[in-house]
Amino acid sequence: MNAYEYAKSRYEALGVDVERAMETLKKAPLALHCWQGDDVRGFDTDPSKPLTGGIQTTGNYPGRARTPEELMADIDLVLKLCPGTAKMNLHASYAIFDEDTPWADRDKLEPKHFKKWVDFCKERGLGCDFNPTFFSHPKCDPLTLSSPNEETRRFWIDHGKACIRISQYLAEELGQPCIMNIWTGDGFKDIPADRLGPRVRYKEAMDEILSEPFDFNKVKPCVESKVFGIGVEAYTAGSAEYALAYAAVNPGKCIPLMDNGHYHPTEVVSDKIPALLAFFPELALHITRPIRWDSDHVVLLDDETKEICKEIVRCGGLEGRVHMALDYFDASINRVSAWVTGFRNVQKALLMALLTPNEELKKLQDTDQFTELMVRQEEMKTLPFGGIWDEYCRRCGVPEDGKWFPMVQKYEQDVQLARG
Ligand code: RNT
Ligand code: ZN
Repeated sequence: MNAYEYAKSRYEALGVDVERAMETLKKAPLALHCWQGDDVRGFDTDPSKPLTGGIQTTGNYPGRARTPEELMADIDLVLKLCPGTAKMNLHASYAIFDEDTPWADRDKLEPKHFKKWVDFCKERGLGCDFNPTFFSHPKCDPLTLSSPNEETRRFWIDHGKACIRISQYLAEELGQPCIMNIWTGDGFKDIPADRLGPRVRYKEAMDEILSEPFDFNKVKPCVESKVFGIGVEAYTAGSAEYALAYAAVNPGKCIPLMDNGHYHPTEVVSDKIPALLAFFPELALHITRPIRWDSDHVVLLDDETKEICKEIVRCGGLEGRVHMALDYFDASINRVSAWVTGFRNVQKALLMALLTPNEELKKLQDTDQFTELMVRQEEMKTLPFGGIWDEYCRRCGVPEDGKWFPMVQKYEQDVQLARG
């Protein structure tokens, strides 16, 4: 009996269909964020300017992608090293300009500025999600959609509408829905005098953006909340209650998006997933790892990642109800490794969840057999998961653990360090 057969027999003894678990996971799209490759700089503004909007990358590890070509080359390596189904996730700031399609400001962006990304996705059979970029731009005053300045607000509303049109284009070209996430870092460093005004303006701006015609089967606008950002510690217009309420009163138009780096430290998104699924047909996630003030460390195979994936699986999230995306950026380590580590860890956590006899465990809960429930859940933790994971990687045609990192090291030597 090889390692896979042995592992399989252990799970089968618990009534788990191992083959089906792998097949289900293989088909579940997980969005790969383009912004891990270049420290969220994008191609439409001066790369020497700092990030704004309450987010920050730290570290200056060599090898950052500086051009669309470099970023695409790095993503290609990531795709070769990750099992499962990826889709791209782009920010508007990653528009590609050249002689035929010269630079356009964010309120004037058009589908043609993303044609090269569409070609990239088509060649690799990927769908694509999209994000308007309401940060790191001279028109952040520093507020955007919640600004009291009519001209500023108009600019950002027009940007949002342009992004709806681009999202529709991406969905139609690639034949997969495009999750379009609205996040602004609008907020204040210190105690505001008016907490309502910015939120009302934000709401009205969102209403205008979503008045742009789109097909909800193709474009899924989301609103992402945040508790605080760097430099905006006292107040965030797009708070949890704001974002949830907005999505709740706009069914068929807007979906709530939870980023697990955006809550108070003892709150957990794993518990919020079923809470929202009791009311919302769909929700979206940014999967990340918060540490103290930072919401964007590389995703590890830690307890909360596993718990989030359990909830996704057992609440039917993989049947189209939960849209999964990665969101982190670490500039202090090799960026390809950062991407691959996080992507593989979410795949591992999902596979673990799919290898759990969820129906059996639910039955124990519903029949008050809590002692057995605890024992069974604890025993799951030492099952030979690695044997199934290795087999899953082999079936997906990607390297097993232990074999991909040397490939990144070689790429770093040959390609990334040559970038100067
Ligand atoms: C920031 C939000 C947001 C961004 C990306 C780049 O705190 O999480 O989702 O990380 O849009
Ligand atoms: Zn996020």
